[in-house]
Amino acid sequence: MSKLITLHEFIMDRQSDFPFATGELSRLLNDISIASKIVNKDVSRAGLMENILGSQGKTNVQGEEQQKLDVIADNAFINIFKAGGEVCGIASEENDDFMPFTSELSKNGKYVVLFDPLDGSSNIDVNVSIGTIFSIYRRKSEIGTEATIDDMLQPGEKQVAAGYVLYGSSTMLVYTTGNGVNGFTLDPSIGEFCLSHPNMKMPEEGRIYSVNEGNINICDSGIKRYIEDFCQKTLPKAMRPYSGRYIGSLVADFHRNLIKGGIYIYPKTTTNPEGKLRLLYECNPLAFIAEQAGGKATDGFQPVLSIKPKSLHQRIGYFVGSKKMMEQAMSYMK
Ligand code: AHM
Ligand code: MG
Repeated sequence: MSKLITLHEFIMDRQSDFPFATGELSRLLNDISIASKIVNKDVSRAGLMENILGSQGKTNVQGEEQQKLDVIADNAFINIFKAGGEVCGIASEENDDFMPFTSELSKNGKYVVLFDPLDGSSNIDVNVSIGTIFSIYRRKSEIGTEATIDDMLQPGEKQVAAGYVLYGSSTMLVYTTGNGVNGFTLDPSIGEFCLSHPNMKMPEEGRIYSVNEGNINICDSGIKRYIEDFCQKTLPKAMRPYSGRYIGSLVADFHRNLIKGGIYIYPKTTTNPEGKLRLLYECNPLAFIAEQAGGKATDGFQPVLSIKPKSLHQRIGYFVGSKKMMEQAMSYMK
């Protein structure tokens, strides 16, 4: 049997990839893995605990109903970032505004983290996979001061690391620091994430399309034609190249397509004219991972990673997936 490589060992081994690294990014990635184990503990027994399952009775800044687990996960990550000292501030999908950390320790932190603590949370109550998505940037403001909005509003191409945790049939953490993508599975018997998917590559071509087809009549005619041509009606069944798979949990849909090859689309619609998914917390981190794995991510026209964000909770139309499928879908958007 070959030796298990834990996430901690892997991160430490990779530290030398960053010239002049002082270990802060490594510590931050370790902190994220610890917070995700705390969240995983609650997610995995949610059905048994009244104080965990169900709605919080409030809506977040985006007008969406917050689940108790959204708030539990948000606090788990914020607390660990505050205590660690590597992070000078955060922005989270669950909070109205960004949060500069005010302690002297945190003001010296080099990084900011933008995250969606629990994505797909409408799936919690029905025991369907959900996830955490995170994005790490080097701060722009001076070390020793409080984080500013400019630290948060950086284009995705400036990310130094990004990843997600999938709370699925097993729990996985997948991340990149710009040197490829690696996946780790949580072994609950030892409480460690262990390397299970080294150097992940998204197949150039795939057969899966993931889109909420309930929106087909309220989205752009290009998308409608693309879905009709490649995914359904107009071709005889034997010639239809693609098969639909849509969980409605972005992390789970993305993870499947990363491994098997596929395309995920959440276009602008008349009910969500800017798109539904959030550039900073959802689209950028998964775009960074997709590109590192050989895939592509756009808003239908331009690479997601080149978009200069205008506001914290900005939404965009989102296309992410296998290179050739993306090129084909983009040709319908012209
Ligand atoms: P959330 O961050 O409020 O959970 O919303 C994001 C989720 C994604 O995980 C998922 O892909 C999408 O919303 C599903 O939306 P819809 O139900 O409109 O298809
Ligand atoms: Mg989300």
